Amino acid sequence: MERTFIIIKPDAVQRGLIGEIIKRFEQRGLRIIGMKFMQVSRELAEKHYAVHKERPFFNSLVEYITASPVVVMALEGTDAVAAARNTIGATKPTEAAAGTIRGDFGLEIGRNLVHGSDSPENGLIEVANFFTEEELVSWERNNDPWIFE
Ligand code: DAT
Ligand code: MG
Repeated sequence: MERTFIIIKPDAVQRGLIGEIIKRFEQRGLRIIGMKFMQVSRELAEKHYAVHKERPFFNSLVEYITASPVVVMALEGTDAVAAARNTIGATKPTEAAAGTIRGDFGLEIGRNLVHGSDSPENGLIEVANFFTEEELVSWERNNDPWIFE
């Protein structure tokens, strides 16, 4: 089953939106296989955002994600990457559709509340960057047959 990696970013944690955001992924049907509250180190932030290293906003991105604690999640499900990104909404919150997390709670690109992997390959890489194998739980939900056909 496809995996994706989610960060509930510092602004969302500070604004008390952890539960609201988890709820949206949960009700979508994605299965949580890992979750923790943590402070991201500068080193891990730079690794996570390495593809953006040459972009002018790289430093502010690292400052933002390390500014205060986050919640990280590993999710599994049918087309988990695309499903999660559609639930999150467009990168720029003012362009994100209403009903998405960014469209409902955000205004600025540098305060866009949530990260979601952009490909199945990166989903696996990012989950492995933030979770040890022991922190991931393989399990079956009782209602899986009513969500996964
Ligand atoms: P996403 O988070 O939607 O996957 P991305 O991977 O292109 O977007 O960029 C990662 C983060 O970097 C994004 O959430 C916010 C920031 N960012 C992207 N483009 C930006 C820009 N043009 N100016 C400022 N910040 C930007
Ligand atoms: Mg991205």
